[in-house]
Amino acid sequence: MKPRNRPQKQAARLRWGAGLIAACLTLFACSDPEPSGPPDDGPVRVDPPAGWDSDIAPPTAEDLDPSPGIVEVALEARLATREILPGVRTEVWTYNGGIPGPTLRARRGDRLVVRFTNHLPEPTTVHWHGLRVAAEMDGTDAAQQPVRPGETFVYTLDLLDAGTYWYHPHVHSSWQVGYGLYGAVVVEDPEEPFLGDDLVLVLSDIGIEEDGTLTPGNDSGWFGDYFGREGNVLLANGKVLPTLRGRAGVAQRWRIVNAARSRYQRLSVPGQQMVRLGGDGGLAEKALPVDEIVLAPGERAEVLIIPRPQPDGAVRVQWRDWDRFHIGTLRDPVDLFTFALTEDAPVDATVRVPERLRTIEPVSLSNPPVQRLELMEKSVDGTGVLGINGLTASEAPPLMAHAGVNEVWELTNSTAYDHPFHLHGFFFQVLDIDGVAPAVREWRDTVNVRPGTRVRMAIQFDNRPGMWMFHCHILDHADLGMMGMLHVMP
Ligand SMILES: [Cu+2]
Repeated sequence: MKPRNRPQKQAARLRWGAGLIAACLTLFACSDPEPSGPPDDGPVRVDPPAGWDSDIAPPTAEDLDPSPGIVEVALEARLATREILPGVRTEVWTYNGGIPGPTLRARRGDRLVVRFTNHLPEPTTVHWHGLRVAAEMDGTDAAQQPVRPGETFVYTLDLLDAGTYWYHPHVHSSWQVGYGLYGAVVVEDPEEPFLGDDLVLVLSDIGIEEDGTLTPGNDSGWFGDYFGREGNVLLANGKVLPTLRGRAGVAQRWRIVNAARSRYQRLSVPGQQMVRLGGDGGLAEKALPVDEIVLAPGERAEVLIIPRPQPDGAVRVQWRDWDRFHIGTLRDPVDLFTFALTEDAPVDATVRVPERLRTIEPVSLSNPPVQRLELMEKSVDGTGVLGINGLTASEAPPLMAHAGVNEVWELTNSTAYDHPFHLHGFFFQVLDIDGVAPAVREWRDTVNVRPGTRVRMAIQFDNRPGMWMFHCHILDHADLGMMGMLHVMP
C-alpha cells in the first residue's frame, strides 16, 4: 500500500480550503438580476480519473442507425440470471440482460427509434416516463395492445426536450418494475454549458429471498398494495454498494432516477455539497444548493457535485428514509454506493456554477379551466381501495382537456399518507403548495402530494391529442385504483 504523505496532503487541503472559499464566493457570482441571453459558463472541464464510473454506470445502448438525427436501438425484455447479492444467483426481469436496462442517449431534436421485443413470460409495454411523445407511442394499454411474448413493437419517439427520463412497463407494472424492468433515457442539449461529467444513477430496490428467488410481485396481498411494496435490497444502478471514483474539485453531474415501485429515495452525501440543477423536465431555471435530494417514485433530479477532499478518501452515499406514512419514525440509513476520491491534488481552479441555468416562461394561463382532483380512499365491499374524486380507475370516466388549452389542476390528498402524482405526456409547473410557490421554476411530470395539502399545477397542453393517463406512481397504489384517463381532444 502506498504510504500517505501527510504534510503534502495537509498542504493540499489548505490549498483546497482556499480554493473552496473562492469557489463559494464565485458559486453564484454569475447570476443576472434580469434573466436573458444564453446561460453562463459552467465548471471548468478537467478529465476525471480513468475508469471513474466503470463500476457503477449502466451501459449505453448502441445506436444502430448511422444517420444523423436518428438514434435506433434494440431493446429486448427477457429473464436473466444475475448475482445481485454476493454468491447468490437471482433470476430477474431485464431489458437486454441488465438492471437497469441500457441508457438510451440522444440529443434534443433527434428521433429515437426503439425496436422492442418481448421475451418475458407475459405481455408487456414500454412507457416513456416524462417524454412528450405522440399519444400512440406512450406505451400504456390505452395507447396500444400489450406486446405479447415473442412479439415486436417499434416505438418512434421525437425528442422535444433535453433532460433525464426513464422507461418501464405500463401493464402489470408494479410487478414488472419490481422485478427489474427499467432504464434511463438521457436527452442531451448541445447548447447546454458543461456542468460536470455525466453519470446516470438509477436508484431502485428489489425483493430477494434467502434462496435467491425474487419475492413474489404480489407479496402480502392487499397489505402490499395498500402500503406499497419495498424490496429488501437497495440498488444503485442494479448493484449493491458499487464504487464511484472522483477527484476533489472535478465536477460530476448526477442524473438520478427513482425507479423503485414504491420506495422514496432521500439521498445524502455526507461531507459534500450538492447543487440541484433540475428535475423531471431537464434543467430548472436556477441552481439550488441542497443538503439532500428527495425523490418520490418516478421523479428525477440532476445534481452537480464538486467533491471536496475527505479525511479517509471515501464517502458512503446514503439512502435515508422518508416518512411517507407520517408515523413519526424513520428507518436507519442504508449505504447506496461508495464515492471514493483519488489522492490527486484537488483541482482548485475557480469553480463557476452558474445560478441561472435556463429561461423557463411561466405556463401561459388566461382564464384557464380548473380541474380538482382529490386523491382518496374508500371501502368497496369491506376492502379499502384507492381512487380519485370518489372513483377507482375502473369506475372513472376519462377527464377531458383540449390540445392548446392550458389548465390548472388542484390536487388534494385526503388519505393519511403521501402519493406521488404523475401525469403522462405533458409537462406542468407547480404553481404553489398550500399557497407557497416553489423555490425555482421547472418542468415536471410528477409531484408528491402530502396528506392534507393542496398542490396547484399549471399544465401545458400542447398539440398532442389522444388518450393519456395519470396516476399515483407508488405503482401498487395505481393497481389499487388511484389512476385515471385523460382524453386530450384536438
Ligand atoms: Cu399513492
